[in-house]
Amino acid sequence: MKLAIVGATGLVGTEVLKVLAERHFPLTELLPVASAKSVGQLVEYQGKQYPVVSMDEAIAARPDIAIFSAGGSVSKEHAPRFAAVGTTVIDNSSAWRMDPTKKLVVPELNADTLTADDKIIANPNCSTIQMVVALNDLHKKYRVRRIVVSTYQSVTGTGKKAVDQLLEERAGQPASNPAYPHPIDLNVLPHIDVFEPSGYTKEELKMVNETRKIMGDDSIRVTATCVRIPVMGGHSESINVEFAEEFDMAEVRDILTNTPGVELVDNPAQNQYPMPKDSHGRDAVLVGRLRRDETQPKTLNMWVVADNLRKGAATNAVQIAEYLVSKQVLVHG
Ligand code: 2RA
Repeated sequence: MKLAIVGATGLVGTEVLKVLAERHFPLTELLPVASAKSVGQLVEYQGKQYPVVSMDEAIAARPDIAIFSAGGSVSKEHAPRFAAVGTTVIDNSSAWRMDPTKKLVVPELNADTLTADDKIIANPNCSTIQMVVALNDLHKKYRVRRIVVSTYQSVTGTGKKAVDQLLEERAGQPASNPAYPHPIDLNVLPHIDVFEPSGYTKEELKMVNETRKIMGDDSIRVTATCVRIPVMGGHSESINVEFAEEFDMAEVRDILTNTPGVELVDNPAQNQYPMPKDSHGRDAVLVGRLRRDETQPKTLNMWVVADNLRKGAATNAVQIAEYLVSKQVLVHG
């Protein structure tokens, strides 16, 4: 299996390499791709050094799969070039997510929709992935009608520049190259991605639109407030979800206990609830603080935490690649 990783030197690309190695992905050849200035830089994978190659070199090599984590503009320009030589692209950017001809995939929910015709597959936004993993089996049972979600997102979601800003501020220094318009240490920013005329940010609208597409129900009403917090790894979400059908709390717990990809961490009497620090390096979506919303019928509150670089990006993409390989969906054109 010849695999290209576009954006191999970034936070997500580096995590993709880690996950591929951990999961013993059947690699025969690795093509790390990064910006022109990084060509020739060595990337380590399973004890071997691989030189970063240019985009054109990687395309010419006709890899079976290319996992992109290099931003929307790079993906818009180059994903079709890989697809044209028969490569299947799995893209972590927002470039293709809402394209009606492209599938938006969380393997636990909808990998089975993939066919050999899908040459560009979109990986959802990290904050969307953890929410739909937590909700999908409950949706199948009780049918989700409305979601009110507030997120508390780690600086690793922005990238290395934001991590550096937090560390510098934490060390008492002014940020030398700030990622955010305000200090992030000892602060929170209700501002992730750009503001739209509606007053919502693109991050908030991603959660609205992607959730409906993945869960296959445009009638689901979603409203989101996405907030950046000074945490190094792990997104947290407060979710208030209204169902069409009445639910039983014991049955909700049972469904979540048996939901693929979910780990129920919910024992407040023992101070046990999901926390970002407990998500680091793991692929589980941690769900806890379950309680009925007594202010309106058929409504549940929950708290959901996941490692945004893993299940929120790298692992989800690798799981899609694993599905393509295991189900022989890959047809190299
Ligand atoms: C963020 N979800 O957290 C976005 C992109 N990773 O910044």
